Amino acid sequence: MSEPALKDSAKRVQVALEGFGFDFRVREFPASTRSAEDAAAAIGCSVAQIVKSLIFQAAESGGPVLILASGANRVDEAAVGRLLGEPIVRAKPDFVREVTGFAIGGVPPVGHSRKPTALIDRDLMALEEIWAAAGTPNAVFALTPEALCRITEGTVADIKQA
Ligand code: 5CA
Repeated sequence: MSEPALKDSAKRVQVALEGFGFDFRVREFPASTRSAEDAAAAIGCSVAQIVKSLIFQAAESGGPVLILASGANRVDEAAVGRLLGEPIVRAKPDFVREVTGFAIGGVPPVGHSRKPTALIDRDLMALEEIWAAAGTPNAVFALTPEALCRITEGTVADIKQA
């Protein structure tokens, strides 16, 4: 039996992934994958394997900053500010939608309306398989840390709170 068609937002992520030449497949779950904890429970993986795609805003230049953090970690915003050379502030929901084209809870690492500066939590690099949001609060896809680096053009950094 064929699977039901993806919602439009999830389809956009699938198309973006294919544009990079990957055959990662977006999966929609009946249960919520809105938070890292929800996603881990629905998938049956560890919270650490969930990639949180978090949007911040550079306080001076105003540009979008995408932080790809392990679901097990909290972002050290001051450390990120030092890395980027200017402070960052957590984005408001309207800014998230404007720069990514997606609503909080489903923000994927790729396929954004505006290309953000991207930083990748070093802890993700030690894992074999990780899962990221795919446009909706029920859609995710599995990938490798190396693929995450390639599709986001992100810099691997120490961004977690001690
Ligand atoms: N689909 C899941 C697992 S991949 C997901 O998107 N998780 S997430 O962690 O990447 O996205 C939820 C995040 O959105 C929260 O951790 C939080 O940082 C952010 N968020 C939630 N509410 C708000 C809000 N009101 N304003 C700004 N950011 C928010």
